[in-house]
Amino acid sequence: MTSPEPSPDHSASGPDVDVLVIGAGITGIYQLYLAREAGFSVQLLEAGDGVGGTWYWNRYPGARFDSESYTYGYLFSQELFEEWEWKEHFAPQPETERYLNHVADRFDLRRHMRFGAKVTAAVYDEHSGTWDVVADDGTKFRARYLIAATGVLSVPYTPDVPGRDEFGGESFHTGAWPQRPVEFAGKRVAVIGTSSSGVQIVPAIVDEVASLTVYQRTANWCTPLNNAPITAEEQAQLRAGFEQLRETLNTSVHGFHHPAHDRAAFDDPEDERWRFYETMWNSPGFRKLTSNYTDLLANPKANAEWCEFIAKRIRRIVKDPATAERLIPSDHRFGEKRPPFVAGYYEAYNRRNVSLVDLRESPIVRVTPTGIETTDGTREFDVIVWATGFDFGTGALARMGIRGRGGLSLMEYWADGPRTFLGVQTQGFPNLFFPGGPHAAAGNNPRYNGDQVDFITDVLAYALDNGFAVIEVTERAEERWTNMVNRGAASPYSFGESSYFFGTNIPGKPVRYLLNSGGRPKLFSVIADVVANGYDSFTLRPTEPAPDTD
Ligand code: N01
Repeated sequence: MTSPEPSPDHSASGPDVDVLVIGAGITGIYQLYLAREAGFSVQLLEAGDGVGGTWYWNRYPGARFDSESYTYGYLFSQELFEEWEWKEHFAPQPETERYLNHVADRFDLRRHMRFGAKVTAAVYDEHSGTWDVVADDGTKFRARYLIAATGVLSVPYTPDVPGRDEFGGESFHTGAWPQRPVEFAGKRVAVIGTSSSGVQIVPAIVDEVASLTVYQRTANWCTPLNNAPITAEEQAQLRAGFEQLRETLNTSVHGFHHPAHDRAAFDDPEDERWRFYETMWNSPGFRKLTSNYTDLLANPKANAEWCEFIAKRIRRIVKDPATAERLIPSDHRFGEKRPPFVAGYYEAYNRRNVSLVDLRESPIVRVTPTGIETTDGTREFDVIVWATGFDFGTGALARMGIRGRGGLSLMEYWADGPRTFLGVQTQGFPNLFFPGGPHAAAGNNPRYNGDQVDFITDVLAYALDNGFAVIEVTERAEERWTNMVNRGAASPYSFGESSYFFGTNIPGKPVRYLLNSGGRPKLFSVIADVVANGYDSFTLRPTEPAPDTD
């Protein structure tokens, strides 16, 4: 099979390709692979100049997994799993980018990919039941199915601080990091934002910079990543345990291989609890959330005690008491925001060249041509790093000029927040799918995004086998899923409203839960029902209805 060439004139032609995937991140690569395996002709368009998605754009110093590498990578090929030896339990960005390039070559996927092609318009043609897609490099494709694997954390957000664009030094957003190396040696550097990205870059550059000033609005509950190299013995165990690992990852609630604890906090006496917190503190990555006491999120007293443990650790690590107090969150519980896992972050504040500015005490007034002014005065900088997050969930989909039936724009349809079925389709936009978009589950991303890709490919195959070409979710199915998401948003197991998972970090964005609050179990159970009921959550047609000529 060769990569299809787009037809120059679409007016009288059929689709150039069965499936057009947008985005060469972990989800898009898998979707491309699977759709091709299912016998569809496939093309992929990618805005960047290489594969990787998140792991292409977020190449800032210190960027690395906080999911175990071998649980994040693909599981569709045992050979791939066995031949790629991750070097560390939590791989750094360059290794992940190399891995994704390896996958693209290993499975001969690159010839279906076009890079430097950022989609600017995607319009549904109601006569043919196909999508006309245009990219900013002039590429045009007509596709039967459009699958936007454009990611949830792919549109960087830089706050509109007065004077931002007049800064005379260099400024970078962590989520749009340049390909070229950025010189930090001897520079006066500001980092704005202290969530997962900000806390990773701080320890990574602290040795080089002349000075580092961290601007914090909200302190986060950071705990150690506890990374380590993967030993030869562990590599052998991983290979030998592949089937078991795949089974665990494909069925677990959060997509990790972490064992769940079997006790609630106050089942244990105080001394045992504190010993257990010590074990949690020393455990790798997300285990502090997934293997902690069963009532950590639901019982405020249990959560408060774990937070007290972390606060004590912060006070023990950070030598300056005033700085330590500023680094301890006071406005949210553990797990209310997505917790960062990191090495050496708190320790960095013991360096003479590192200081913390608490923006609650002294907010930013403006960026000047030479620095940053707060209500407390001005500091001069050579480099400003904006670690200020993303327009989560809907950001990319809203910016691609997507228009469905009757010319309805997706942005308009979602003006009050996304409406989806299973986080993969929305009504009025037939043959459009968005795995890994809004209303997907929370946890280890590739696992539940992969569930969605598997399901979408099954739906396409079912349609093909049964002579259908147009697939559109029913109003009722969309309504039920969207209501389920919104109802569950207030549960203690959902993130809090102050997190970006509600869109509250973006001025003017509707406040709606952007994850699947039913989690992966809900996704599995609804998919099982859909399959058992002959895909009746979708309207399936051989063609679009003939246009009304009255
Ligand atoms: O972004 P964020 P992120 N003035 O939105 C602050 C994944 N990830 O890039 O909390 C001053 O979490 C904002 O402050 P506040 C992971 O899923 C994974 O760090 O809104 N500050 C906050 O501190 C993660 O959850 C890894 O008060 C402003 C920060 O900027 C997701 O990406 C590594 C501000 C934004 O935090 C996003 O993380 C990195 C303003 N006007 C990222 N506006 C791994 O480890 C915002 N902020 C795998």
